[in-house]
Amino acid sequence: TATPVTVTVTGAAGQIGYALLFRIASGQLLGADVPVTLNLLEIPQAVKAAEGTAMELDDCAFPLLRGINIYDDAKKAFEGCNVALLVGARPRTKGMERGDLLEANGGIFAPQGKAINDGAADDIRVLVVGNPANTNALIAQHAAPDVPAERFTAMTRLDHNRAIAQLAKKLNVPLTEIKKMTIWGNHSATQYPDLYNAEVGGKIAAEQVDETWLKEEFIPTVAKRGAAIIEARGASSAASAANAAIDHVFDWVNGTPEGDWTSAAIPSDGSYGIPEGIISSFPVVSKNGKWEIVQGLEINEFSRQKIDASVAELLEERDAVKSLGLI
Ligand code: NAX
Repeated sequence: TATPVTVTVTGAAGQIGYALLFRIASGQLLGADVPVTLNLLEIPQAVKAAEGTAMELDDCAFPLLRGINIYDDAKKAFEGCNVALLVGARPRTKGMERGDLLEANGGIFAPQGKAINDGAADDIRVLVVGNPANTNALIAQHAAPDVPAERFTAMTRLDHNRAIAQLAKKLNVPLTEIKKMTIWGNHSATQYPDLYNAEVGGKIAAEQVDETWLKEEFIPTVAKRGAAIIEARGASSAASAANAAIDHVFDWVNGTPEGDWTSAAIPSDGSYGIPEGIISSFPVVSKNGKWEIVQGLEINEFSRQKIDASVAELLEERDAVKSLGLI
């Protein structure tokens, strides 16, 4: 039988963790024939809750689940890790300035990056879900100089999936008709969901909706969907976030379908004028286990402005963590 893949999940006792772990253990993260070992990382106060989740995982008798380890020490949790899902983060609390938020997260993502650097397997792939996801990924990446930079990614797949769902609803078409959706920039309210390159039934999406809807409804609805979920549910997106994390890693490992692409925040190589090094969302395909930025797309003036605004925010975050000495 195949050697199990070690998947480390941080924030395992949180609400995304609860929605995520059962899907990983059932084979949806990597494939129905890939056995997994789960390493759960939590803060000491939440270890007991993680143990409870582990009891439930046992009780599912998942044939692919070869073991569960629970840690409150990053060094141990990332030892031999192949796939790291960094979900646990320090949320913004009332009155917290951005600098404080970035500093608090630096205290989490820098040591985790170092633990990955020192102990993870050579094929380590990292997906950061915990917010501010793009900049947390940048912090972890800089703490892991021996790991290829491209192995550090952040999640915009939930935004991508939200954009597809909103468009399909508007046009009353099956979701499967929609291809080539792109989220550009930061996983934040400045993100830009691009309908000028997306297709519906093979035709450009922007040409099938009116411009007012695109600019005044579609974009803000996608960008503020997280807040709308909190308003309705009384808690932030959890199952949909877990689902997006599954989609991201599955595609990264197994490849994206021919004739389509997806969105992921990956280190920029300078494509589309997005400064090299920052972790920005791009249109991407996955080939042979690697993300590649889709090249040659037309960026109209409106898109350019939107992308630049989101990238400006990423650059501000980068400069802030630089001045804090985190990168
Ligand atoms: P919860 O507060 O339910 O869970 C977070 C868990 O992380 C807690 O159990 C906490 O004990 C743990 N944790 C905190 N610090 C830790 C550390 N240093 N090491 C290990 N574990 C630690 O939050 P949840 O709803 O699960 O959300 C988790 C993160 O995902 C948040 O930062 C949230 O903002 C972010 N999200 C990102 C999304 C994206 O699309 N990129 C969408 C959903 C979500 O909002």
